[in-house]
Amino acid sequence: MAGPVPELEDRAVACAERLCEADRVLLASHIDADGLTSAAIAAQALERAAIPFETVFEKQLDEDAVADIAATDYDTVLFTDFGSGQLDIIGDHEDAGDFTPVIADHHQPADRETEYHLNPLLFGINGSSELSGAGASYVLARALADVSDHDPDPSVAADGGKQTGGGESSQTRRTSSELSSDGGERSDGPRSTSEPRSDGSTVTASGAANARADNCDLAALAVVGAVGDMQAAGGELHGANEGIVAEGVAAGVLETGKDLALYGKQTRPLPKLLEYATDVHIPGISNDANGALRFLDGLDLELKRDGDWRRWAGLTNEEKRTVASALVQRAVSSGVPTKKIDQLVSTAYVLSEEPVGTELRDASEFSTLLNATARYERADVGLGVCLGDRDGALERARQLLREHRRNLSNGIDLVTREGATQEEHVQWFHASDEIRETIVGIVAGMAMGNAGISRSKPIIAFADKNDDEVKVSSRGTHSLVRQGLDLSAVMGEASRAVGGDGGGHDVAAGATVPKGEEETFVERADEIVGEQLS
Ligand SMILES: [Mn+2]
Repeated sequence: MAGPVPELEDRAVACAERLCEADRVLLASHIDADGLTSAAIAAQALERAAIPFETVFEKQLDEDAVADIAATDYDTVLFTDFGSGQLDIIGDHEDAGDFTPVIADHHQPADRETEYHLNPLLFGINGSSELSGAGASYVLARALADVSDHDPDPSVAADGGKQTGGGESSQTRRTSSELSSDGGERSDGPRSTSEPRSDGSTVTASGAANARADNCDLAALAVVGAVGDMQAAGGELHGANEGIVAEGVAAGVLETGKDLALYGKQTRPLPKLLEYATDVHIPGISNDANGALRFLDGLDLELKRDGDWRRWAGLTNEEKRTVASALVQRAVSSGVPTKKIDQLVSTAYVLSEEPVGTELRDASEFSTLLNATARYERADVGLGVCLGDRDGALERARQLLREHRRNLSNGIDLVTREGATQEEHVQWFHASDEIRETIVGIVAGMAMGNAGISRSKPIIAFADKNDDEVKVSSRGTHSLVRQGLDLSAVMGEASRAVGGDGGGHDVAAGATVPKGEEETFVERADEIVGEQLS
């Protein structure tokens, strides 16, 4: 039987068969939206195949993290959304007989092979645009459903039905903070990934009622992962991802269609939806609270209901057309280029089993929610949301997202108030411990263009990482990149010059440098940027 991505089918079956041979599996995954959905897909597939497992998360799968994993008494380790790039380290442990790795990843593999390695790049499929870690995990989950000789509970119907009896594999979940014993801030301790509910059923991603013996219901999470990894950045998912979307639609867990390409269609009040939409800048509306209000007021539209602003998802199709066409007209009349106007419409991925007006219904809002949990090292919360915890985990995730937005806005205020130090070719600021190192790059990018922060020079931001190291983040503009800016090279070279390391993309990159080397770093970066832009 051909899976959702035929090129990967044979390898996926081999990996699935190996997992079925294991008495129990350690599931290790990356901490971001794609990694969390990868883990949730793998967890549910293992659960349904009655393979006991435990889940751990790592921000970075470095030598120490792999050594921690090897030190556990698991003989089989399933890596999702990482593992390929660390095959050199993993391979050494495999050779030493520490564990057998099974890998479902989409990152560039290190120069080494292993038998149970599922990665689109090995089969001519683009790993950055056509299949995510969650997509690779989904391909594995589909194969696992096929090869598992575990008789699914009769209540797990092939055409979708209620899953029960998942309790026989009693897994616990540990986060990396427990493995690395750095304390963390969790107070509720490890909990089972699959807590049997009082009615005996097991909570699953799209609600227990949707669990399917063929695992096709998990396609919804695979799409959230792909969107979280920016694979729909061009307006829609394509390549291998399309096969997954098709299975999700057929399983009744996904709906797709052309819609306004704005973030927040489920949860943002209409004026905020328009005001905050800045990918396509519409003069007088984008970044303009009063302008967005005036624009909406001028339409023949009921804007509030029961005193609350309405949301896009709650509008009728007729009302959506009214807003969309007025928006396009405004864009045209204010001279927005046609190419940009086309970007106002894109393919929306709707999780049809989730309630209207919640983050969970929109793949892009869902992935943002997951990233907020990841950024504050609460993988347990993100995983809980993916696994269907609609009470505690969902509320905590929403709280983390609110805190994240508040941290960003406080950070931007701070940077704008203090300003950046201007060098000849770059500008920079040092946030010390006033902005978290995990968000200082986003803050720097968002502050560009504010008073005192130029858009004609790249910005470099420092924030304390720990007692000895400083995190460096840099952001440029696409216009600077067209003139030759490559921040990946700048961060790499300047950091190595002071005994650190770094890299990334041309328009956004990062590095870690020893504390005290900031000035030397800036001098070196200034020189390199000067050369690039000359
Ligand atoms: Mn990924």
